[in-house]
Amino acid sequence: EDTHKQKLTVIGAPIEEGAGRLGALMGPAALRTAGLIHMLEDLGHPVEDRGDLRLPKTLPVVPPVQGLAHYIEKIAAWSRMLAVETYDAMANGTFPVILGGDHSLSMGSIGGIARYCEEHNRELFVLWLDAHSDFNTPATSPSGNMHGMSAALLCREPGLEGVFGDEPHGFVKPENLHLFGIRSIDKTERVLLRERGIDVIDMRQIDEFGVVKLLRRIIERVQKANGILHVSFDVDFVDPSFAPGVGTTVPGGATYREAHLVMEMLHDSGVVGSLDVVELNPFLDERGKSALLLVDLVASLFGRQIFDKPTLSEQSAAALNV
Ligand code: 5AB
Ligand code: MN
Ligand code: MN
Ligand code: MN
Repeated sequence: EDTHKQKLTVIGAPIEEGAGRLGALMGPAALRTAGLIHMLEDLGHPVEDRGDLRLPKTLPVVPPVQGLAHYIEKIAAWSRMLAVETYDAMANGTFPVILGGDHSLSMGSIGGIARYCEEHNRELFVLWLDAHSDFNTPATSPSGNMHGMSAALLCREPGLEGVFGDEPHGFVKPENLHLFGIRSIDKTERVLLRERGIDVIDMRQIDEFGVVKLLRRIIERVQKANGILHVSFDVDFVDPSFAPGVGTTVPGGATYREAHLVMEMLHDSGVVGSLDVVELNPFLDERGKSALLLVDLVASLFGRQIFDKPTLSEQSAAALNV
């Protein structure tokens, strides 16, 4: 996917019921206020802004779940609607950018993208940038908040079938999910992640090996498979000192430059086909700090560079032995 000049479809998803605290509803508005659309256009991308979606008046009927899943009818309505939107955006040959909204929206956004990939025989990979692994089910969740269940649903964990019901959507192969930046895993999540063999890049590994080596490995996998990489960016991936505007802060996150470097490398890789920006809570932000950082990070993903030729030439790289 050519992230250099591909047409973008921006979809606002003001959903907050998946999180434990209110306020993520204002995420799309804050990202727009921080200049997201103009930034994308300035970088040379044609943008179709679909505006912010609204829930239909009647919610789907969802059979009762085993365990806790707060507001599952609303999450189901959002998921079904978003899956149609992202599927259509892909079918139109555009790059979907979904503005959240809490992370439960990824059930829908990725559900639609996965359906497109299945129908078009493209291998889908997902890079989940997050402090949390979001691999709970209603049966295991300590909170019942569905923003902690989206990765599990996408990997076919049982207990969340009612979210889509009979509506069309796809899945993610557990071996194609890469969690990155993780530093908070619940006890039962840990067991599931291990049983399913999910690739968990935690902060310890990032400290030890650096983002470059760890991310290069993932990018090369996608390139070899001629696949498409979806990036699901949870703001809490970044350390709360740089991005305080989130409901679920965990210290010890990615630094300002680590986060940018990830986005810059993803841009250069050319494999990214879609993006979620989730969990921004403007009610908890400090004078727009997190919203502005997010706009800059998305700019890095779409080609903004510090200077024309940021990477080393092959010769200097060889000389430096990197
Ligand atoms: B986020 C927790 N694991 O399930 C749970 O912010 C937190 O989308 C989930 O990553 C955090 O409630 C969800 C404790
Ligand atoms: Mn998350
Ligand atoms: Mn998180
Ligand atoms: Mn959160």
